[in-house]
Amino acid sequence: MIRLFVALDVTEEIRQRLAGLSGGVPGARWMDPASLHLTLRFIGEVPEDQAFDIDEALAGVRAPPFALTLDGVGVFGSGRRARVLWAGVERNEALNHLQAKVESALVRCGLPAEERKFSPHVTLARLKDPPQDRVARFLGERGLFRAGPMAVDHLTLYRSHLGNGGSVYEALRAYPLGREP
Ligand code: 3AM
Repeated sequence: MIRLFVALDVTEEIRQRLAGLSGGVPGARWMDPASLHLTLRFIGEVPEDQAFDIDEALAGVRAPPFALTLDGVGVFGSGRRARVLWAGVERNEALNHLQAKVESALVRCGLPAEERKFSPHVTLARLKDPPQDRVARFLGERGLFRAGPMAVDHLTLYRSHLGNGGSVYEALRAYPLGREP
C-alpha cells in the first residue's frame, strides 16, 4: 500500500516568505520549508496497482494555469486542541475549479468521494497542546500576512512516508496545467 495525496507546490519565493513566519509557538513542529504545499486532495493508502489508475486520472485533468495569493494565517482546532497552524488562500475560483476537476477524476477512477469541504491552506506547523496565549499572539502578529500572486502551472502527486519524526513527502509525478489534449 502507498499513501498518496495531490498538492500544489509552493514556489521558492513564497517558500521563503512562509519560512519567515515560523517561530514563536513553543512545542510547534514547523514544516521543513522544502515540504510546504497546498493539499488539493488527500487520497490515503491505496494498493500500488491503483496508484497507476490514479496517475492516469491525474494526467487526464484539463485545467488552465492560474495564480493564487496567500492571505492571512489561522488554526485548525481551538484552545488546547489547536492542531495545525496554516497560511490561508485568497478566494480563488480557478483553484476551486481545479480542485473539483481533481476530485471528479479521482472518483471516476474508483476512489470514494471526499466528504469534507475543501478548505485551501498551506500547513505551517503541527501543534500538540500548545500554550494558548502564544497561539493567539502568533495569529495576532501574523494576521496581515500576504504573499503572491504565485503562478500555479502544475499539480503534483505526492507519496507520504510516515515516520517517527513526522511524515516525509516524496513527489512522484508532476502534471502540467494548460495542455491541449
Ligand atoms: O496539507 P496538510 O498538511 O494540511 O494532514 C495531512 C496533510 O495535510 C492530510 O493530508 C496532507 C498530506 O498528508 N491528511 C492526512 N490524513 C488525512 C485524512 N485522513 C488527511 N486529510 C484528510 N483525511
